Amino acid sequence: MATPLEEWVEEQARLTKPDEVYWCDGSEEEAQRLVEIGMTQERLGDHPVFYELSHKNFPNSYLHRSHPTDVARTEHLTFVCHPDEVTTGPNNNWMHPNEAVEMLTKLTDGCMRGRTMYVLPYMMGHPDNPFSKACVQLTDSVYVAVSMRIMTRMGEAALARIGSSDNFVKGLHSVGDLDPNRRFIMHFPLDNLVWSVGSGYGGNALLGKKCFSLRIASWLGLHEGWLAEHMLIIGVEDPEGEITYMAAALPSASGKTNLALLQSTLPGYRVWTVGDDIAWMYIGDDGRLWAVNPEVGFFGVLPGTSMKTNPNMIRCLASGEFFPTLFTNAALDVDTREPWWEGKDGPVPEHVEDWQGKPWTPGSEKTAAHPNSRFTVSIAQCPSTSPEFHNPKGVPISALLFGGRRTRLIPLVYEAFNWQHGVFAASAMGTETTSAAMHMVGMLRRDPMAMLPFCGYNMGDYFRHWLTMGQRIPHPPKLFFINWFRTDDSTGEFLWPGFGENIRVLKWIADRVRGRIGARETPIGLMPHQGDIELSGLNVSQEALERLFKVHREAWLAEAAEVGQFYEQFGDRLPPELWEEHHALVKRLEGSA
Ligand code: OXD
Ligand code: MN
Repeated sequence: MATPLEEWVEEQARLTKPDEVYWCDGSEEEAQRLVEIGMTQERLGDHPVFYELSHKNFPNSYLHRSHPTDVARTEHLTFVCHPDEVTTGPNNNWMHPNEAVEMLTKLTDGCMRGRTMYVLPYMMGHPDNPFSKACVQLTDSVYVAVSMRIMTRMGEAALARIGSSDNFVKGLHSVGDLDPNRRFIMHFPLDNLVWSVGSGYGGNALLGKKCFSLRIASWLGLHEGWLAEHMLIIGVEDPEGEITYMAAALPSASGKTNLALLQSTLPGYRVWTVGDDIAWMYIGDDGRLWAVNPEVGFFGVLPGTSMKTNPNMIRCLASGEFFPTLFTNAALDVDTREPWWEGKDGPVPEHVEDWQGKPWTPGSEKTAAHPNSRFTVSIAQCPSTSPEFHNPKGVPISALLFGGRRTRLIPLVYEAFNWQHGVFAASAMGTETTSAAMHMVGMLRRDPMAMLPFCGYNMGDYFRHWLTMGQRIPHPPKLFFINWFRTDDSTGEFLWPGFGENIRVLKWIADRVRGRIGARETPIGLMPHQGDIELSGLNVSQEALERLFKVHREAWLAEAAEVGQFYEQFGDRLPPELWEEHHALVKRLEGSA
């Protein structure tokens, strides 16, 4: 008798009509075969799916050039399909599930003709963690199949977990004809299903990542009492060998992977990487909040990655221990056949092809690598990966950090008075947009907990869930706010050097949670006493430091007014506690004249 999994695969094959159905086992030998197929047989328009790169400095690396219109997540084509629109919330696009299924069925009918359907069984999370989920994605893209092997635990463990049950997360993916007018990334939280057509881009097509591990998982977390968050996870080791684990929410393009792999400039300190993008957090038997990274790879932004900004990632990309490493939409140094990108160490090569394979020179109008070009690489080969990454339980979290790109207002670091105040401040988080293509440059986008594009249900209910979790965690972490991006009003230059120097801020946070130092009270939260941020060997003037911590009363009142407007859209789904915190902040600011 066929198992529910076999039946489901058959049903999807009847709909999509592939020439062949191939079950992946996740082995290295198989990945080599798939890459070979991508270089020789499978094509994307007029070019192969993979190009071999030189293995001299980047062993086992391959270049993928995407369709030119398929280079980023497409939030306007991303939907949550729950029968109730209000449950979905103003933060999501909504379509009724019946309507969505009807539309997608038409779009998917026969879409894999002439192609192979790859069946990818994979785990999100360590197989021995009870919160882990067994998933199966079907795809007609060899690029997606190979990428999923890097990003997830693919193969036997997932099949063993599923067995003859119907308890697995389903993902149906087809690149379709890559037409943006027929591109939809649809989530069905009641069916544990993601259905994605028309895109091969990571965030739209690697369905274990944003689609499942954040949008669907956040919904599961709401009902099962845990948190699925857009957070990196690190351990900060001090000279005594004590490790303080932290998780940090940062919106896309605000230095998250750099912070996750930070190389300390302070002697005796070291940062261990547990994850760079997603944290699943649950209450442990000891009453603390524990975090696991459900992924096993990095899918990070390439431009700007260098020995200065992220030396551990450069070493990771050069390792070649795990097969393969992918570079998507990087430029190509034609003479050496190495990937190239803006911000890479060393001189600009003499002969460059841009991300679309066209000749490029430094005088060209556009960048050589696409601004959202990416690497896909195994976490196993990263020199800063924590030994605890392999611990099924994950790591106990002492501090939750929230940050964004704010050239003004937000200080270098401050601590919330308590959990409720921290949830309020995290719900009010914003970040300045950097890409003219999607938003106006320098515009502030509110992005609560960096989850705006990823929360799979009404954010008002999400804030309530956060407040409830705070009451349920017997030993909750402390909440902190960080901002590396504050600038000098007159010169526009950054006031803080950032990158490896951010360890100095992490040290203050670790010292706070370990009760080693005090803090001073301000209207917005608790801030370091003068001298408590370790500045030895750093060229930051006293004046710059003062400006990094300055609380401008009028500007904060204006911010509070904007947050109030942002809150309005959630109506009575917004927990009254957050309005209380909002009023309390305004009162403290008004009283601080
Ligand atoms: C990502 C994102 O790719 O947040 O991680 O967009
Ligand atoms: Mn992300």
